[in-house]
Amino acid sequence: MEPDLRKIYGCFRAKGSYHSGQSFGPGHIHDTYRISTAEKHCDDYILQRLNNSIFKDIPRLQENMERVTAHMRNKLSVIPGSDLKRECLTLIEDRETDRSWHIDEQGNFWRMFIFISDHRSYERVDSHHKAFEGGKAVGRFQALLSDLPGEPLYETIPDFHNIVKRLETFHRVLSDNPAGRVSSCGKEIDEITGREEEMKVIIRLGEEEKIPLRITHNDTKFNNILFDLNDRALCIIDLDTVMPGYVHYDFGDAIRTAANTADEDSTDLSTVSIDIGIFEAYAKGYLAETKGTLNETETEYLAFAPKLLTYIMATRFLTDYLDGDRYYKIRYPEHNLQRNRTQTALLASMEENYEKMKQIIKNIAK
Ligand code: ADP
Ligand code: GN1
Ligand code: MG
Repeated sequence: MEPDLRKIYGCFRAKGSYHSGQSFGPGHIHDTYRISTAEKHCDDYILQRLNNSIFKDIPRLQENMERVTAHMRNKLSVIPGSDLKRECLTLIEDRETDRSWHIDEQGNFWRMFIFISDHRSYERVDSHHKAFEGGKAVGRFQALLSDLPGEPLYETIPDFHNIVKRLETFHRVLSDNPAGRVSSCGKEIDEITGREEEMKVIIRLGEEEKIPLRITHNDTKFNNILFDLNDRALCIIDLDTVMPGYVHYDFGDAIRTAANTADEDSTDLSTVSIDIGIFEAYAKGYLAETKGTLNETETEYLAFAPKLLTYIMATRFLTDYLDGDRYYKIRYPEHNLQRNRTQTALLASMEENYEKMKQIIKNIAK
């Protein structure tokens, strides 16, 4: 059943009367709508029906989001010339409860943000300038949150990037074979199992306390960085997974998406490869903001991070396919399998270019 967007919009303390609402954006997780208001001087809004089978405790998720956006807003507000409504997400409260979420009559959770006006968003990156800007934005994001006061953020999805745990789940699905698809995916499964040990290195470095847990975004897919009309990075969105993590997760996921010469689910694997120029430009932007804070081991393993994040996504997409497509939104029956194949092809290209990637990081970090 289509939701009554006008009614749900009315439950939030927004300025402006409802004009129209349409599905919006490429997200894989929530149902996102753009609400246009009737008055020219009023903002538009993003209204989201939240996925509460993935996020088990929406009130705690939203409390993270409230803390993070308030802290960022405070810090940005003392920077002259900041455009707070466009450089930081603004949550709108429920009229009755004053909280940043609303529960409808069917028990669905909703939240609303001011729509960031005049933005651009990119699935792939076609210029070194955008990659550099994206890298700076993610570095700045980590720096802005490095002094978030109070207790550690709630882990909205436990062990989100913990590859050891992801592989345990993968093997469980392999032996349960709930959708009867295991026998048709032998090649794809071997690509995962053949690389298991080397991919555990970041978790091990964490356990050995050679790299610290910091506050990271954990979903720095390039389309979660919004740009202004002059292609300057404006705002990082999709804050659902902001929680303790290793910097490699943010660096790796941005490269996985920005520096892929094809789409995440491209069906033509011959077009899939890592663009080393984009990698270098992003790394320059990122390190320009973080060089002074990262320790030597963190810096050394930045080149490894894109391989890890690409491998994590290859594992997650294949796990979801074998599990009967219960997690990601799909547009056709073998979509998750295709996503897995694309990620594996990208990983192979990263492996071919790994020595170059290490050298680039070394040169920039000097
Ligand atoms: P998902 O977790 O499903 O990816 P996102 O929070 O990333 O959900 O939102 C989905 C899409 O909606 C984004 O990719 C972006 O295009 C758009 N979007 C989200 N928040 C805003 C905002 N405040 N202003 C403008 N566009 C937004
Ligand atoms: C999901 O929410 P979205 O579409 O930006 C996923 C990420 C994956 C990504 C793959 C909460 O991101 O972890 O990298 O799909 N988010 C969650 O495209 O699982
Ligand atoms: Mg998103």
